Amino acid sequence: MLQLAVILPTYNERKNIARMVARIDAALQGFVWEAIFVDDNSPDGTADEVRRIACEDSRIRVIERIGRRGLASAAIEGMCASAAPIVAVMDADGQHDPILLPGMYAAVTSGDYDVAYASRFAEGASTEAWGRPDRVKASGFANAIARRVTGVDLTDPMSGFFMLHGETLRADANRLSGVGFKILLDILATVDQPLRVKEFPLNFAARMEGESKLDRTVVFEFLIGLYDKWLGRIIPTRFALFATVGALGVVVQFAMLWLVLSVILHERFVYGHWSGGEITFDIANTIAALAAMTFNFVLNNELTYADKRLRGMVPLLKGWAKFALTCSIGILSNIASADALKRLHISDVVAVLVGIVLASVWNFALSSKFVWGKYG
Ligand SMILES: Nc1nc2c(ncn2[C@@H]2O[C@H](COP(=O)(O)OP(=O)(O)O)[C@@H](O)[C@H]2O)c(=O)[nH]1
Ligand SMILES: [Mg+2]
Repeated sequence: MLQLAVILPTYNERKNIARMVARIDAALQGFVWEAIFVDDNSPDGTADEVRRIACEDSRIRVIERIGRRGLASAAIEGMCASAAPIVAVMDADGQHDPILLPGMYAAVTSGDYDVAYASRFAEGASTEAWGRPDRVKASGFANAIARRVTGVDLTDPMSGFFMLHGETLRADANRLSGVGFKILLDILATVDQPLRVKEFPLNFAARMEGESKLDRTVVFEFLIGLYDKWLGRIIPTRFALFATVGALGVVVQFAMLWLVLSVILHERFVYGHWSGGEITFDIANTIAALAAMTFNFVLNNELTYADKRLRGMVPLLKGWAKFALTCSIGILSNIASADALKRLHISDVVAVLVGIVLASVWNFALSSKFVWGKYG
């Protein structure tokens, strides 16, 4: 009878697949298991590589997602795609040692624990082989914050290597945020009954081949941790990030407006031409708005949608254009709604605020669909 499913989210891991399968096979001798690679249509052909191996070994499966990105959602979908009573999630790059799987399995099937996970920071664990002291530090910091704000008291709540009963996961799958990559933390913070967790020290290795996709997103881990605790229940985390970026954009717009106006005014002073106050202001404000929008686009791409980040000149330019289009409609709706409210004799401040809220929701809803994900 099928005992265990190992879920491996992948993005550009073609060269690591065969070795990963061999290592899992070696670690799980005597078990009835399957491994599901959840690949987000990696350009390097990871999914084809999995299919090649799967033709010879029916324990290996692939879920290829088109137009989707994201580690957490990949892990959730993989876990929900198996009939195995116990499911595990691990990285496919060799940083997580499959040798821990049998011990984790024994823990979750013993009845004493609901979840087993591998910690980079537990007693007896090590991160030396990783060769990235900067990231060890950043992760430690993000972990400390996450522990504080979520009350989940583990040495490494950001770990991506864990195992639990499929049932536990499925019972709450529709309430998980699926954003970013703190999936274990998400599960622990979401389920109603407290889960009994067994920690396994992990010798966190350097990745075998290829490069990290999450390197620059430690800041994101940190922000997510804060938001989830304080606002996560009321406002979706991704919207909270989007709104924060938007608020920073307002600051950028004012700063740019001031800068451009002072340059134009300076020019006028030097060359003595004057094109009329209104026009000067409109030009300056347009430049400022474009700058703020570009700033928002870049920041949203790096933070809010770090897990679906657009890369490369063409995708970035396309994304920027779509973002610009979305925002300009947002601005129109902002002005129109504020105007309508003012006519109803509602105070200016309230009218403007309602306009801003409406435009933010609009921008968020549209850009998350059309800029950072084909199908949402
Ligand atoms: N399906 C899917 N997998 C991803 C995505 N981003 C990262 N991964 C996989 O998640 C695992 C961890 O990512 P990695 O880049 O090694 O992050 P790091 O270990 O924190 O540097 C690897 O197996 C990646 O291939 C994604 O957007 N979608
Ligand atoms: Mg890795």
